[in-house]
Amino acid sequence: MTIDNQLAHIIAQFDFPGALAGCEAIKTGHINRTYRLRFEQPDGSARDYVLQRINTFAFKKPREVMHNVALVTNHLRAAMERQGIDPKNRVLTLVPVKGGGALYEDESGSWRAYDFITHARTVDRVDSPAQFREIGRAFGQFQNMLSDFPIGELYDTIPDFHDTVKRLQTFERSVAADAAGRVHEVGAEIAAIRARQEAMGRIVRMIEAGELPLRVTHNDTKINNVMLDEDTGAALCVIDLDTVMAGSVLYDFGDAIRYGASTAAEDERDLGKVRLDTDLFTAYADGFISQTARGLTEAELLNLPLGALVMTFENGMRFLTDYLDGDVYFHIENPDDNLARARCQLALLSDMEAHAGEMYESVRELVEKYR
Ligand code: GN1
Ligand code: MG
Repeated sequence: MTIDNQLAHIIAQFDFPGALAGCEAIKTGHINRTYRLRFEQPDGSARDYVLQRINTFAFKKPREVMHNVALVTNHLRAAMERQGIDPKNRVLTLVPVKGGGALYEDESGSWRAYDFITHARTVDRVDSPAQFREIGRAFGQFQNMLSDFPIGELYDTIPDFHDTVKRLQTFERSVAADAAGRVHEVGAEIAAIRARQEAMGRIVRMIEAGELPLRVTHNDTKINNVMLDEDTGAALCVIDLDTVMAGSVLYDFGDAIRYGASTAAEDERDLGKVRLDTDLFTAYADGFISQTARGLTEAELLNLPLGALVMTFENGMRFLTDYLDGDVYFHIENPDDNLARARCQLALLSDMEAHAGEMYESVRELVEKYR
């Protein structure tokens, strides 16, 4: 275990019990910096925690993030208790800062800590339709438990996060600025985005027209944001609550499909491998709709596949925007990571478009089954 002085100083600000016995970086996630800490207890047992530095380039107001996280986790805990579910290990639990509150800020950044969810793991790729269905159920239950949350109490931690229309404008500004001198490399990708701009603004327009309601949504529903029981594979806990705010349920459904129902990793370079796995699509839709069929409107349910198309488009456009900006937002390991991610999302989108009819059909059947 090597810990620099700065990290040691930050750890000392939180009310962790016991003596620090381990620290390792957790590398999944494109935004925040994350560590797993281990503390030895007087009785010889160990307790683990997660320490995170909030990325304040993405989240400009970390206090507002923590306000949301505290309210939402309290709400989830209370909902579980009412349902007779023990919330331990099933909802994120913040570790207090010694001076009070749950956020520590100094010149090194904005930090918070959680109890580690034990006996659990995350997956970056789906193992089986059954596993993906289980994750769909978990996000469906998450939606249900927050359905009575007073939406006005939440800040927009990233304003216009899934406003595809505004993101298109940002993208066009990045093309015009060409800050990294890369526009000449990506003519085909820019054209692919422009060709779809009308169609991909549809969720935003439906919200504006009152055809889709705003709800409390997670907004970042990659499969690795659900912790699964190490032995049984049952979903234990939804994590990464920084973008929980007002949104459309189409975003949550769609982002999960974009990431989890792809036959390839998010940054697969061999585009021949990138397709929508329609069995995985149906498995997730079954899990999600089984939990939400009665709570959502018919317009929401029947338009869920639109979420998959739009979120795939949006992420492709965001990755390409960041590539054009010179990789300022998403963490990268290789200089072309954002380009590879963008190309992969656009390839996946094409295949989704080819299978859109099937997606809508299977959602219609599932809505009938569970309504
Ligand atoms: C980011 O932090 P992480 O890896 O869970 C991003 C999501 C993107 C995702 C793409 C706050 O999520 O919106 O869909 O990368 N989160 C933020 O992998 O921008
Ligand atoms: Mg995440």
